[in-house]
Amino acid sequence: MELTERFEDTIARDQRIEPRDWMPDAYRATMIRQIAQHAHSEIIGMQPEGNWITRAPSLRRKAILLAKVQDEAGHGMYLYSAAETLGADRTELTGKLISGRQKYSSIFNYPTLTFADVGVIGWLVDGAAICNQVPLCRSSYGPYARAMIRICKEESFHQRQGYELLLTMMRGTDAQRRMVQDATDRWWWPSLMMFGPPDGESPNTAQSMAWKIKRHTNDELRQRFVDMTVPQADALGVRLPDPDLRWNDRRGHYDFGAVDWSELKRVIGGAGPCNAQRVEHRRAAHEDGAWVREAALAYAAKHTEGAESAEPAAPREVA
Ligand code: FAQ
Repeated sequence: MELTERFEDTIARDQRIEPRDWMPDAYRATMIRQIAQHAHSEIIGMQPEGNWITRAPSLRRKAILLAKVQDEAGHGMYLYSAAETLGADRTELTGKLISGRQKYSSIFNYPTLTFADVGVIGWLVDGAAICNQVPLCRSSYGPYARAMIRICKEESFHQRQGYELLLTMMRGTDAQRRMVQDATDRWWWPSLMMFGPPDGESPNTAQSMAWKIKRHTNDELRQRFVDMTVPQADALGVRLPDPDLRWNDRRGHYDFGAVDWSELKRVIGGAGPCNAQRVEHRRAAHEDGAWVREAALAYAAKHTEGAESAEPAAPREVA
């Protein structure tokens, strides 16, 4: 069988493409692009919530938040490893992130103004991430699909902890309920934007669906998220900030209002409320970590001294 035929046959049979298999250059480039953007999102995604670790209202909430942010670092690490199986270099990927040549999710360019934002990020942002990522557990690239299984398990836990925090606040004072409503009002529309541009304006969807990298279109997943979230908002007692949101019996789905796509374009283009701050923070962390990378290199060199292969191990990126 020809290489291309074998690749297409593997995809058609719903089998996985593995690192040593032949794959078209464009498939490899698409996978590196998506996995790197996903990894960068997890790493940059530590910042909005990390902002509240020192100000968490109790030891219990601080421990939960620390664990969650640490999980996000772990997700970034699995994903960078998955990108490395395609021949990408982790240091180069970080370089592309901090120089603005690679993207990360628009959602992390919004500020976290109160502690209710921590709960709403768990509920809506992790909720949207799960909707998007559960189908990616069946993505055609093996290392990505397998990383996604563990990531999704952890994200579901994050979503539940966020929802539990909000339930607690809703049972509290009027001021706490107002904080939850205000955070919901600010995060609802950006959460819908996480799924990407509408299908008609999504240049990558058709090919990624054909290669079974993506299993659903952006609009299908956005609709699934709305349908899943409306009953959760009702149970919580918050109002979603969309006057056009209503059940459509004929479609069997919730109708919802028009998303402001110009805002998504602006935020992806670098002009969101926190873009500059997020990238600058990541750049500074990378520079501050240089001594750790140097120490790891020196340690590896020392341990290979005298060994048959004097090649020092490649340095590992430190988040
Ligand atoms: N933000 O043709 P499409 C998390 C870009 S979850 C920024 O539709 P595609 C967990 C897109 O990359 C968040 N850029 O692209 C967490 C493309 O750019 P390019 C991360 C966006 O790839 C929770 C261009 O626009 N999740 O981190 C966005 O087929 C809580 C055209 O778009 C993933 O990355 C956006 N919202 O579909 C952490 C999931 N939307 O390179 C902390 C994996 C689109 O062509 C706290 N990724 N773009 O110039 C995916 O499923 C897909 O890549 C999509 C985009 C659906 C994001």
